[in-house]
Amino acid sequence: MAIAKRPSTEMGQRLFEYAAAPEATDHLKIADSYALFVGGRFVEPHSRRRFATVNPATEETLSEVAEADETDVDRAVTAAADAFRSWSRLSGAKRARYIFRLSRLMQERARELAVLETMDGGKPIKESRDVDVPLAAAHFFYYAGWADKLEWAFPNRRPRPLGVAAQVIPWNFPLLMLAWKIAPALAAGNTVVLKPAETTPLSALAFADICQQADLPPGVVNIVTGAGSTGAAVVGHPGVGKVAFTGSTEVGKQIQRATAGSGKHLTLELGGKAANIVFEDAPLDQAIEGIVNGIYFNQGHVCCAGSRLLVQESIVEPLLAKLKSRLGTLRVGDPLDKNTDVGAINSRAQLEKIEGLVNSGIEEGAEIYQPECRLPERGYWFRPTIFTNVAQSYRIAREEIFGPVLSVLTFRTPDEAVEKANNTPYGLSAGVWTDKGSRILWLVERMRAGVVWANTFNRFDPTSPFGGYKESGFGREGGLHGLAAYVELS
Ligand code: TAP
Repeated sequence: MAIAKRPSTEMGQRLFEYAAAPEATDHLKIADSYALFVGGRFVEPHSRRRFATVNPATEETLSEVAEADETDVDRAVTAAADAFRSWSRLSGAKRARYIFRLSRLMQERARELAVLETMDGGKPIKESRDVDVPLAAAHFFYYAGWADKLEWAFPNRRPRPLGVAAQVIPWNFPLLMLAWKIAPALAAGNTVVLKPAETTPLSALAFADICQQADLPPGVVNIVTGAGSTGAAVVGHPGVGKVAFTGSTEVGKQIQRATAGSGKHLTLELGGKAANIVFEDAPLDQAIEGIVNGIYFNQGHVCCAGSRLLVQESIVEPLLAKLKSRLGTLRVGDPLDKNTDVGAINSRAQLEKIEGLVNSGIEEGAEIYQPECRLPERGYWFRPTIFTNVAQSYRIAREEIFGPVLSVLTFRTPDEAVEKANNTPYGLSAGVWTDKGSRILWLVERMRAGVVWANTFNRFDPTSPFGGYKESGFGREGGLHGLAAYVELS
């Protein structure tokens, strides 16, 4: 077909020439260096060490951030344990007031937080502005509403907080993951020590400033920055009663081993390799948007990304033609530009991981498609990529790439779709596109995935639980399930 040659570039250039529309950064003050947030104050690290956090779109150092060692972590856990005594006894209504205040301040400072998130992490400003920050504030708002209604949340039971919660989060949704962790913990009466990812600590430190602004009692929230060893010290500290981790399956397994037999409550939100299944009766244009959103949103740095596209064989050609054409209209580049669809890869290490897996796909025999697009000279970038001719055994079909790379497989019957979709050690999410409601219900019953989106993808809501099966972890975040993870019921 003529359109299959290079439709994307031609169309893209003809229809989508945009002038630059950069978001202003002059309202944002990033300090040259940051300390740890312990006991309600910013304190110098015992370690005396700092590490650089870099803008992945420019490779410029944004700030030097304190690296917490075991002594620093011990101080943070002690501050949280001290604060727990009064915070857990505070009436639910009073705790709610603080949490509502945090939510409101996040909304007031939304623009600053969005720009910070984009500069530190590389995600497009339209995503941090329209998804990350509003959803993070919505989580605090939602859980604030539960703080004085715990008896209604768990009828005929007596909910008690677990103590100090150790929380370790990844770099793909730094502020949103912080909100998923901190909001339910505080609502249930726990105090927290949170470690953000090494490459994206700045929004958590801005949140520490918001805690001060909200007059949150000292020690209720503590933020310790650092690398993996800091995270290990936080989850391994004997003073914590609950460990909540979001990150890779590999580190999740290490944490499960480290906490086994300790009596600590544990929830793990780990990796994924979601199937996005398109049946021949699906509304094709709508499905294309869902596929694009499923894998290219946040550069594919999404645990529940629809990274395996399963297409019914009868529609594979028209679907691929439309998808390739759509890829040509995606704008890749400056994350601060309001027109950008695909921003920078979060770090050099992640870029190398993506490149390694993509090379393995080519070597194993898959066919690669990438639209032509000009990439900035500095920074970490990867073109939106589609692989066809993919066998289920290829690494690109089995391993989490965590980048803008889609592997396309085909199926003939609904049974085959289910079998291929479930043929993965993960089980975090899935998508189904079809005109038939009965088929959606049939498929949902058979999918081993914590979330199944129907005729949509990557939709999140604070009221809706999210979590995995199999190697995607256990426990749920969001909704009442997310609150249950922070209480003991008697
Ligand atoms: P990880 O390397 O697992 O890092 C996650 C967090 O754990 C980071 O803060 C990391 O610190 C810290 N960490 C590293 N080693 C540790 C250890 N031994 N003990 C305690 N903490 C440790 O993952 P990542 O590369 O940042 O994130 C990508 C992964 O997260 C993907 O697999 C993705 O699927 C998963 N993810 C899952 C979800 C959900 S909800 N299921 C959501 C987002 C991401 P450093 O940053 O300093 O290494």
